[in-house]
Amino acid sequence: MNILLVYPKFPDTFWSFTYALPFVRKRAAFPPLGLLTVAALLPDEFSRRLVDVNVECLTDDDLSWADLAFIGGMAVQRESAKQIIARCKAGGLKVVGGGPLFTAEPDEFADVDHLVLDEAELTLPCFLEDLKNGHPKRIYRASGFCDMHCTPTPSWGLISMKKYASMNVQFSRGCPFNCEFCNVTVLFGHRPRLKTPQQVIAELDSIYNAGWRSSIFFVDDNFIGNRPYLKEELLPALIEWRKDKKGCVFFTEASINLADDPDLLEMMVKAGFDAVFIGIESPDDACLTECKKNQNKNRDLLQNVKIIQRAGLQVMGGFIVGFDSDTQSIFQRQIDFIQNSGIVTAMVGMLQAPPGTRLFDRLKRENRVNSAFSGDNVDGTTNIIPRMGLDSLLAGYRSIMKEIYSPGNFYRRVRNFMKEFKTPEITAPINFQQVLAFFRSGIRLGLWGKERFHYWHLLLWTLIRRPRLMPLAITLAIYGHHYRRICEIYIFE
Ligand code: B12
Ligand code: SF4
Repeated sequence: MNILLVYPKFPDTFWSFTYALPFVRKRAAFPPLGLLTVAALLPDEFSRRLVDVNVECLTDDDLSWADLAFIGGMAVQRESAKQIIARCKAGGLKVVGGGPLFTAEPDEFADVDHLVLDEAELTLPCFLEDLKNGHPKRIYRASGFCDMHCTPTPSWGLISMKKYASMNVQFSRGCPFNCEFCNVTVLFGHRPRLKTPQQVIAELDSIYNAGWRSSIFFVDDNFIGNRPYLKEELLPALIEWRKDKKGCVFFTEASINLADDPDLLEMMVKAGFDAVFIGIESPDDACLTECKKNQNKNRDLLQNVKIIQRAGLQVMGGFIVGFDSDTQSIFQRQIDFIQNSGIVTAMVGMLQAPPGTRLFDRLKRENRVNSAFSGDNVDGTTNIIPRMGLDSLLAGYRSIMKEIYSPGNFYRRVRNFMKEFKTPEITAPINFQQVLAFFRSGIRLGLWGKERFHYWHLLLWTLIRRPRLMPLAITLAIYGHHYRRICEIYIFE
């Protein structure tokens, strides 16, 4: 049987890096790890082909080759997924849908033949068994969570790595916390499930042996969800692995309590991590209480960020406005926090209630969910009726984005960050595309861009104060260009 795995297109979003990727001649930021894992779960007698519409076209030849199309993705890819489904159906091809998009909104996809939902490790074998017997059902669901020891190494051979800016590895699923707006615990559980160090090393080896030397994203919900295991098992294995390797700098997602553990920070840096995304959400304790983000409460969040930066990890941060406890002063407080923290990549969103979260259930009861979840929390929309009124929230939200991504403030923040940041010992080797990216950014940002003065000022400042951080300074300048374009298109009036 020929299985065609299709990954729908991401719209231009904060995380798509659409306006940054051309500088390094890449087509997409990240590969479709879910589909690559599903491909690896298929029995050997199946032939597989993977088309990631973000990096290549889905051709008629692909469709006529296939006996069955497998489509997977996130809510933000909904429109493209619907178009692909329609194309498959028009060609008489049966469609199987799985992954977060279909799992969260199965009722939206009446024309999908088989919905194989939740974790494929649990539901795919049942579907394949029924398929073999000639009676596949319409919907497959799992009641629990899979044992990650059964998750195979993704089928990396199905993609062309050079089209992507980063590769992905997953060590754990689930999170010990329970923030009201987040559905991670519902989807993946409260107790983090972990792969063994041997599994993770095998995945890293498969990526490294394919010639990859650039960054690798550990796509965990919360990488430090089980700190003892991390410190005793995984990080020592990663430190050992890296001894005879070049490049492959890691980044991940974690909770703020990372700042409380200097040993953990040191080990992560030694293992090759240089950046971490953290949900900061709000500098206001009342908001943190409201959304049950207890791990962020009663602490000096600003100092915590600096501790992590000084250890050698860049902090990327998530921020939310529109909590019931928010007053008009929150907008300026968020701006001040973001500027002072030196969090260059600040993902600020208006509070949204994804289906399946406790927030969704609460606001539904209060008749305050008024539209569908867009799937992108940085698109200047929300599906809830905020207590402060939508117009006030939108105006305040736009003012934050305008301030923090204005060239002056953005570049000031980059310098704030670089003043604190400990120069990493492990870096990716500079390749030819990065050298070209420097020249391209010199022309695009340094000659044509509104930010040209700030751009050259940053480069000069870096040359004098932190010369070893020059590649990072250029990368951040390019990211700034992307974030500003996204704001101009979707958020600014
Ligand atoms: C990495 C990641 C990203 C990366 C995406 C990289 C990429 N191209 O994959 C980036 C940073 C870009 C990203 C962005 C966002 N993300 Co994100 N992200 C994740 C994360 C942490 C890991 C995804 C992953 O690779 N998992 C590992 C693979 C193996 O798991 P998987 O994809 O789920 O696949 C499994 C099953 O779903 C299933 N499966 C998957 N596909 C298919 C297909 C078929 C046919 C079948 C049968 C089964 C199947 O089998 C797989 C094995 O079990 C998940 C959380 C998570 N733990 O999964 C959130 C998650 C996918 N993101 C989410 C969201 C909401 C977002 C954002 C809006 C911002 C945010 N708050 O995080 C943006 C939206 C995108 C944008 N604005 O551009 C939600 C999706 C909710 C939804 N209904 O779509 C998740 C689930 C997190 C959450 N709980 O809120 N994200
Ligand atoms: S810490 Fe992050 S992953 Fe964990 S529940 Fe809160 S928002 Fe979700």
